Amino acid sequence: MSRLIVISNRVSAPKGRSPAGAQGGLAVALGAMLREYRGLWFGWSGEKTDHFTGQINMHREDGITTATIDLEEQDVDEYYNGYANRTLWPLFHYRIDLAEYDRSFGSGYERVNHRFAETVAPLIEPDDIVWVHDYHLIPLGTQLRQAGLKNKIGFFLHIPWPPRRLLVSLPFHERLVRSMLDYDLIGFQNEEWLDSFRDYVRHELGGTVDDDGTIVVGKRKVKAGCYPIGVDFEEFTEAVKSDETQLAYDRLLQSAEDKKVIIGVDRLDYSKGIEERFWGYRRFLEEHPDYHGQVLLLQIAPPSRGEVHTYEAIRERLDELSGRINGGFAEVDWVPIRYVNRGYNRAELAGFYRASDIGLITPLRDGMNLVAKEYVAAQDPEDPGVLILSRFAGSASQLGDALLVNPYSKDEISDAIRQALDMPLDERKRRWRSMYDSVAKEDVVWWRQGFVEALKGVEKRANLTIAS
Ligand code: ADQ
Repeated sequence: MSRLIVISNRVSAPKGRSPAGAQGGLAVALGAMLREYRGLWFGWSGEKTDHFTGQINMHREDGITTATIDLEEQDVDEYYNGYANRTLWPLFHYRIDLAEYDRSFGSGYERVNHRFAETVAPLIEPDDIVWVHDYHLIPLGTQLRQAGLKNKIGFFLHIPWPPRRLLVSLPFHERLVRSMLDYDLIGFQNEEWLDSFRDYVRHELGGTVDDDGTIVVGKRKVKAGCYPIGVDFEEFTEAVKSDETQLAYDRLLQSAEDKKVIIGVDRLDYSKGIEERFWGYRRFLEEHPDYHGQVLLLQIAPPSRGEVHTYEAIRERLDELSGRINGGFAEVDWVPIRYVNRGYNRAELAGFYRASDIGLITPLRDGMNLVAKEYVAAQDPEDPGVLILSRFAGSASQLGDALLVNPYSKDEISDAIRQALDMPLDERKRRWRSMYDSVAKEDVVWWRQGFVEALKGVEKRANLTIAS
């Protein structure tokens, strides 16, 4: 049986199946599969070193081998904080106004991808299959081919793929996209991102798309498909039975007294639409004085990417806006927004989700958004809450029974909150049931098996031709 080699920017070793474990999403998503395939997970340790040596730190725990490398400060600035998070992340979330194009970012990105390839290539055996993750490592396929690998190599993009007319604002966009032709399979979260990718290939690369979804550019053929990521449903179902979840549930219910709880859970990121959500909630409070003292919005948003200026700026704006809304509406015994800047582990989050009457998940653009699926998975079947979801989240195509809103519209958010608060139990149950069935069926196991089976199914390359 082939081994599975997973390569991602960061590696966080999976720590067993403890529902209380606060571990990265990808760790949970891939843990079981890495065990099953005697796999190896390679990536950056998160640590810095004075001089890059390529020294690999191997670690084996709980059936999984991780191999990590340290990067230089300049690498982290240019590749991670720079090209990945100041250029690609905003551009791929349709924010060309925030995207920064700096020559040093591009060269740092190429350099680190090259360092990844040179370091991991000797660890890969001819029959291994290789799965590369996300926008930090788009050109890694080409780098691995240049290092001589003929293995089956797949790439999965966790974030949206932008429309062609936005992508062409990226200097050297063609070079970046051409490098993807060295993969054997490219996976996207939903049809919209896949369509945008095909549109680019047709119009900018002069390629064609076969009926079976194969992309053909000159002599190169690559499969591209849609593989929506799901939640670890089994873990969530177990978590809702745990003491830790129950404690979190009780804590929120008791402190809310008899108020209706609206919950938002996000990394603090401008793409998540938290600012627009606060404005929408403010509109609701303006329009519905009868609900004052009857509702509260719990927004959990731990800061992320603190070294990037736009993240500091959004944090300051949210501090100010939440303060203004609370200042404008609060009473001695009621504060309309509880804004919490720390993270909680999944078991605690499950308790908070279950105790909340509404999940308000309104990203401006999101590859998938797993919080929306976790909210559905954690509900009480006899008294489920209502999900209000942005139509611009990848998950909206699977969760059509949520109240779908335009996250830029204060009015739509306000109306949806009102509709959710007034929704009869029958309708809540009906909407929740159909979403729950899809979250249960199309879970993380379904996602990773779908992708890996498709990758195993592609024809192995006999003769190596490098695309770019
Ligand atoms: P993220 O942008 O990080 O991921 P998301 O899918 O919402 O977004 O969350 C990933 C995980 O982080 C979830 O398991 C969630 O519980 C956890 N999380 C989020 N906010 C949290 C908080 N405030 N406290 C504690 N935990 C929190 C990227 C893409 C997404 C895509 C995922 C997976 O941007 O669109 O769904 O990858 O592919």
